Formats: sequence, C-alpha cells, structure tokens
Amino acid sequence: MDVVTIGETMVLFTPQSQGQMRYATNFNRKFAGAETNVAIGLAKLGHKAGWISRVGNDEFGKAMVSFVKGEGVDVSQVQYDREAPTGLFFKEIRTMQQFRIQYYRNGSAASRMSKEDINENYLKQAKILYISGITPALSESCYEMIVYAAKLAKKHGLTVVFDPNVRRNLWSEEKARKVLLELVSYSDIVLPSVEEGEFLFGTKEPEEIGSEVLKRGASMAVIKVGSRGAWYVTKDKQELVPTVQVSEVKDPVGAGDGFCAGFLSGLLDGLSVRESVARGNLVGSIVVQVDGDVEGLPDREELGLYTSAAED
Ligand code: CKP
Ligand code: MG
Repeated sequence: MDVVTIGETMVLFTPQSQGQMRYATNFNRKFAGAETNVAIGLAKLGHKAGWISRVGNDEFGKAMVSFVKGEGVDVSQVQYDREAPTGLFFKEIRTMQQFRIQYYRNGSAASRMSKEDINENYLKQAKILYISGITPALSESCYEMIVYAAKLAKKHGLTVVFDPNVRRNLWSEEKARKVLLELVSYSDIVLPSVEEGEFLFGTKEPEEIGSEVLKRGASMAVIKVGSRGAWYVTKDKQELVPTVQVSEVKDPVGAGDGFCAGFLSGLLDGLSVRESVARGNLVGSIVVQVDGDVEGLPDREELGLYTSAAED
C-alpha cells in the first residue's frame, strides 16, 4: 500500500436546480468524503490506496463501498455497522459561485469508529498515512482513533500527512484549534488552506504559517492559496508554485483533496517538491471544473494531456 486513509465518506445529494434547496425536488446522488476523495485521486493515478472506515449496514453503505472499490481503492478495512446509518450530506448550489453544505452525519456509522478499527499490520505496511481534521470532530472515539493511528504510523516510520480541513459546523472553534494543533504536532507534512492557516496560527502570511508548522516538528507545509496556487515551506526552501487559471469553476468543493492527491502522487513518483506541488495544483484545477468531488479527478492519461497543455 502506498497510502492509507481513515475517515468518513457520505452519500452526497446535489439538487438538480440552483437556488434555495427547499424548492429542489430532484437530486443527483454521489459519494464524497475528504479521505476517499484523496484515496480515489491516488488510485486513479495508479497508486495503491486503502481506506479505513465504517458505513451503515444499509443500501447506501453497500453502494458506497462498491463505488470506492470500483474506483480502485482497497476497502478490506471498511466495517459495516448494524446499529448506525451511513451519513449523508447535501451540497446546496445557491449560485455557481456559492455553495452551502448541510450535513446529516450526527451518530453516523463512521462517527462510531474507534481505535479497534485500526489494524496495526495493515497500517504499518503503507508508506503514507493521510488524515484530515474532519475525523477527530466526529466523536471522542474518532478523536482517540486518529491520535492512536498517527502515533502508530510514526512508530512504523510512515509519513503522516495532515489536512486540517477545518469544519466549523462540526465543533467549537476552541476545541477545533486545540485538537488540530495537536495533530499538526504528530505530522510530517501539513496541507492547510491559507484560511485554515489563519484559523490555526492567526496569520495570513504563507511563510509565517509554514514556519509555525515547522516549529511544531513537521518537515514540510504546503499552504493552498486558492487561484494563486500553493506555497511550500521546508527547512531549506520556500516558494509559491503558481497554478494554471481555469475559465469556469463549476464546483470548488473537493479542490483541496484533489490538490492533495496530485501532490502525494508526485512525491510517490519521486518528483521534486516543486514538481509535486505543481501536480497538486493541476489536479485541483481539473477537479473544480467538474460537478462532484471525485468525478473530475484525472487518470494518468488525462493528467499527461493536461500536463503537456500546461507546459505549452
Ligand atoms: O476541502 P475540500 O473541499 O477538498 O473537502 C471536501 C470534502 O469530507 C467533501 O467531500 C466532504 O464530504 C468533506 O470534505 C466534509 O466532510 O466536509
Ligand atoms: Mg480542504
């Protein structure tokens, strides 16, 4: 396994009409969750990715596991929970620029994950553990599990990659800041957006966000600065890697996960940090041009086409 991820994936409903969702009667049904968005992105690019989770023992849970498996991700560590349902969320499209997320995930099967869901032998054979700040917000047992998994990964020499993915509607600001900073201190690579960096460290300057991350023990921070691209900060070097401009953003949700998949794919291929960040930027820019969080993730062939177009 190249990358193992742990987290909740939900059924995603998107109204077929724009505007207030109360008037929507027809919805598209998809699946999304930061951790599977990343795992699917990596699998589509030919890497070996696995997903640890719990889903309800219900029709949605079964469809979701088939979907994620069909995208090439190992689902051998996904448990079916007989007592709790698969979580749902809705992406309300106000205007093409404005999206609102509504979760129905309280008490979901995934929120009942705990340390017992982590199989040490499975985890230790991977190169990278990817975690996000969403999982510890789901419940106390999820928080404990993520801390346990991060420590276990460190013990076995995996690279711990952490995307803070701040979700203010899941927990209080104080709790979020405290727990996310704790997780930064267990991580090797931290991938915040500039807004998340500001939330954690009180500064909008990518250089300062990067130095705060490094101070806490990580070896690299990559700060996503929206349509400007991403800044990477290591002990020896820091620079902005600009992204390609897109003519139309159809759906910005999932851009950060696309970035992460592209960036990790570059590192796994042995590219330089700069080249890996550029691949992350490119994948993020492709994702936002397609409706859905994973539907735009490119495969190798598509990535090649886009890469040569970006170089022209
Ligand atoms: O930060 P991103 O827009 O890349 O993340 C989007 C994902 O996991 C989305 O798929 C959703 O299911 C979630 O973040 C979440 O729980 O908010
Ligand atoms: Mg994000």
